[in-house]
Amino acid sequence: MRKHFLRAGALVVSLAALLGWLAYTRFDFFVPRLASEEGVVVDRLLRVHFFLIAAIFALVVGFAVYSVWAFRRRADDDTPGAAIHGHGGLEFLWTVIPLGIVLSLSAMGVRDFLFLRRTDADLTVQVQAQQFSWGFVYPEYDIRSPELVVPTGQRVKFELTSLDVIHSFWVVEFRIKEDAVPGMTTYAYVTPRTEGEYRVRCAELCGSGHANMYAPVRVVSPEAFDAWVAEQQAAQQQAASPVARGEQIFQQYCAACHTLDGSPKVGPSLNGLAGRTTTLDDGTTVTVDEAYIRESILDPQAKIVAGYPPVMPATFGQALSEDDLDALVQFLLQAGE
Ligand code: HEC
Ligand SMILES: [Cu+2]
Repeated sequence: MRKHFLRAGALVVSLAALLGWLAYTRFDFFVPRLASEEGVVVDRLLRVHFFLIAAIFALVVGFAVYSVWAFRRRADDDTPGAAIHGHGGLEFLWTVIPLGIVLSLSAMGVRDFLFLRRTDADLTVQVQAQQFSWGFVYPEYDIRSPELVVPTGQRVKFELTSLDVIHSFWVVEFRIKEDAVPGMTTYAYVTPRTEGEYRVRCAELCGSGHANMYAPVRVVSPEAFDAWVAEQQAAQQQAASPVARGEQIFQQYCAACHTLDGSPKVGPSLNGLAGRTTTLDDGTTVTVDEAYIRESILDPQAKIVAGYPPVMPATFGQALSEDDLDALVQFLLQAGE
């Protein structure tokens, strides 16, 4: 008996040591790059879980493999084997040890959760999700951008909203994921610490373009961030002409589904729109004019272009102000003539 325990124990310990060593030295292989302070906490918790799981895996598999081999049926032995009924000590241990583990994990989880959800912040970014793109507004600087740019060392508060369905804001390198839910504002906090280029992904299946719902993320030095802000503010001032503003709005709200180079995406290309003849799904044709463009934006289901799914969101009437809508229509009227 003792002999068996020693041998199985040796197997368990070596297996656990091997997995633990892998987890310790090759942890970066198992997780994506880390780019935020909050992620340090998340990864620490993940590491603890990884070690525990390695140990439990080794315990179960080690004893199982050893028993299959050591207690295999012998050719000259037809006896059913010893019958063992319960073991108070063992049962006590396998109740108390897992209970201890689970309680400690929840304590660590609560501690880290409270740390991650602290509400102090140096910078606010409003994240607007919609099918199938992300828009970023910096209310403190009056900037709107299709790209998320954040400085290192500042705690950023993200205020998430959605124009249509539930989306989920996820930057793996930040180790933070939060749903954007229509009709309410949700929050996430991140302190970027590693400069680089990353990606916002949508982590909630939200429709036909979900897999393409990306936005670029750039983590830059505080100096580079200030320079970017100044640049954006200057560009926004120059873009006072309706057509230039219309193009910005197009990039933010429409470019996920429409191109301006003649190639179809989710919807038809919108260059050379004015004056062209569009065939609708009921076989009739329309000549595109300003009224048709407005209707297409405000009430996309009124006329469906033949050969395309009727998936254009009907939310632009709420998302865009009158001025924005006018600028957008001006831009589309002259796009790619
Ligand atoms: C989720 C994808 C999606 C988004 C975002 C989207 N559209 Fe569309 N759009 C479509 C699809 C699909 C069609 C074709 C089917 C239809 O007519 O509804 C279309 C059709 C159109 C048409 C008619 C085109 C033609 O050839 O007659 C116009 C104009 C248009 N969209 C403008 C816009 C503008 C402007 C925006 C941004 C404010 C926008 N769309 C955002 C998917 C989208
Ligand atoms: Cu989405």
